[in-house]
Amino acid sequence: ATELEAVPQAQAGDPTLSLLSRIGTVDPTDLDDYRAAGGYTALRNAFAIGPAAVIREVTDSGLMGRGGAAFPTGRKWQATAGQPDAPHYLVCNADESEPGTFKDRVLMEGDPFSVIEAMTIAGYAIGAHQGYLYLRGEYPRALVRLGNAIDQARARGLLGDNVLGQGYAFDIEIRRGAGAYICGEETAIFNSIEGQRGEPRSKPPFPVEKGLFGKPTVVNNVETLANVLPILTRGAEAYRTGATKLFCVSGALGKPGVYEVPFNESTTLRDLIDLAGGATGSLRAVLLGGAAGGFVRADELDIPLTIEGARAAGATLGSGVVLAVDDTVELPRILLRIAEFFRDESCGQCVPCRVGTVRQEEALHRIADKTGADAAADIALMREVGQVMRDASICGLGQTAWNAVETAIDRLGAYE
Ligand code: L3W
Ligand code: SF4
Repeated sequence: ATELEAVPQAQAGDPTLSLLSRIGTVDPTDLDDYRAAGGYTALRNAFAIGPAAVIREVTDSGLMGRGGAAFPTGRKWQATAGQPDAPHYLVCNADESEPGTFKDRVLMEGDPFSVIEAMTIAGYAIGAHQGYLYLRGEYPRALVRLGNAIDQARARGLLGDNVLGQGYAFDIEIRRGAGAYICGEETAIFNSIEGQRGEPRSKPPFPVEKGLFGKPTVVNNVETLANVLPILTRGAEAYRTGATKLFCVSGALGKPGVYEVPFNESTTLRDLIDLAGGATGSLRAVLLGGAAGGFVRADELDIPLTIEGARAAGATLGSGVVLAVDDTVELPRILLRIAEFFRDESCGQCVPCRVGTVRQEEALHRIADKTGADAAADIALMREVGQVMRDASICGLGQTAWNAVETAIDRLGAYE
């Protein structure tokens, strides 16, 4: 078994709406196998109804971005499709780098043709003829599998000048990141693809208006795009009631892995923890949403795994991170690791984040090493610095760099 196949994955609900149904059952290197399993039905359906109806289906489906910010996908597509400026571009954000996130990797390695098919549908809907797949540099197997999928699709007329003989031209180029977390920020991706330093741009203008090479661009996460296939094969209505969400479950649990669960109020955090084999020790907390997310306490596991449920608990679903922390782990060490991560990955372009992430790490070190005069004063300093980062940073990295530490202090009493 490959390393990937050894990662436990669980699906739930209707297999025709599932994102993981082909993984482990369909050969990820063989286009014929993919087509025999229903692959490219969604693209045919898209051509049958035309770009405007594809956007309508995606809008009616209620699909929201799966990279963390949950922006309505249909609105993004509509906004780009309607721009008179040309050309339009599609970018698949496959720079999966949020600590604890590995769902897109499973999709790309285990079902690469679906990513290529979904990108083709998105490109068709928004009037793009070129797509870029911006891939995390540390995903060598995904690179091979996606490269192979693109080559096979091109050889069989599923990419190129005349996709499926429908007179629509679309091709995909893979661009690899080089280890910078910030290059997953959508406008930093543009700079990276354009050959410039990978720094975020100020928004607005939003990418739908001025994106890659200054042209109207849709940026969608891998999982977001994967959802387009069931929307087009089953229709918006069936999708609305049966949509799923992938969670990256790790930490002190019996069976860490990628889990697919119904994306509605019926699934709680406790259900997911149980599905993943339950806690191996005495569960203390769960980091929900990744380093940019927040901690929830072990007595709060009954929250529904929805955007609203996570928000009500003072966290976020983010990109689907569920990291279990038991009482064998020293919380201050986790917080230091998170702070170090943000300090290291800050691009340094704006002062609140460049300086704030350093000050935050310094304060956490002083508290952990007991070298400061007063832990309460350091916590007060971090609150002030954290608020400035949240209010005045250019991009999500600085805006969220204090979230996890704040929730650990306020909800877990990390330093009491
Ligand atoms: C048109 C408007 N488009 C917003 C678009 C915008 C973007 C999307 C979300 O991500 C998340 C955070 C963490 N007209 C628009 C518009 N848009 N208003 O909607 O935008 P925004 O600014 O809310 O968020 P964002 O900066 O794109 C922040 C998560 O990202 N994060 C890390 C994620 C990591 C992964 C991973 O490793 N796989 O996903 C760090 O902060 O959860 O919620 O497309 O253009 N009026
Ligand atoms: Fe760079 Fe941080 Fe500013 Fe984002 S918030 S642009 S990562 S310095």
